[in-house]
Parts: sequence; C-alpha cells; structure tokens
Amino acid sequence: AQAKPEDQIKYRQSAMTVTARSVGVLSAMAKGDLPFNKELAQRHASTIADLSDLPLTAGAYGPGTDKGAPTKADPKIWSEADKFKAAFDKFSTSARSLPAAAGDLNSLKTALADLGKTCKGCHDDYRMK
Ligand code: ASC
Repeated sequence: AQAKPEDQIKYRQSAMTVTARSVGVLSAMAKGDLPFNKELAQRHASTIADLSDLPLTAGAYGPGTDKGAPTKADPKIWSEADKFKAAFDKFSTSARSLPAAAGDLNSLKTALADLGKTCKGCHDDYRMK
C-alpha cells in the first residue's frame, strides 16, 4: 500500500535532509574544515548511498504529492517523469559509488565533486525556488 501523500512528501524531504547532513560532513572533510576520518567518512558515504534511491523506489512522488504539504517539487517531475527518473538515477548511481571512494581523501574529493553535480542536476530542473 502507498503511504498517504503528505507522508510521502515528508519521507522524501526527510531522506534529503539526512542526505544533506552527511554530504555536509564529507564536504567539510574535503575542504579541510574537518579532519579526514576514514571510518566517519565511510559511515556517512554509506548513509548517502543507502538513502539515495529510496525516494524513487519506496514511492515518494506518487499521485497527490505535487501539492498539499509544503513542497518545492516542480510540476515537471510528473510532466516529464522519465527525465526526472533519469536525473535521479544519476544521483543514485553516483551515491552508490561513494562508499568505495570514501576510504581515501583524494578519491573522496573526486567522488564528492561528481555527486555534487548530480544533486545540482536534479535541483536546477526539479526543485522550485
Ligand atoms: C549539498 C546540498 C545540496 C548539494 C548541492 C551540490 O550539501 O544540500 O543540494 O550539496 O549543493 O551542488
């Protein structure tokens, strides 16, 4: 059974909130604002990877989730659903490559830069201001 629309919205926003915190920790390490710590980096990388495809696969953009609760979701998510899914898949593919890269600061930096592009790729087109 599908969750209620407002719960789907909460779910996808929660996943992105948790993801953003973990991206923030890894970014701080990449910038040198936080000392690189392999275990912590891998833990946050795994969190990002694990959460990355849930909004798509667990049902979080279903009917009625384009309005109601506060959402910045752009109507194009539904009008060009295949393109949205492709952009989301790029993010998830990049996210799932993070854990293997997070054990080394240089490979983490590269992987994180790639991930950032896929975040932005979706947000530019599918998140309203
Ligand atoms: C973050 C965050 C995003 C991305 C994006 C990368 O930490 O919340 O949406 O990184 O800014 O381009």
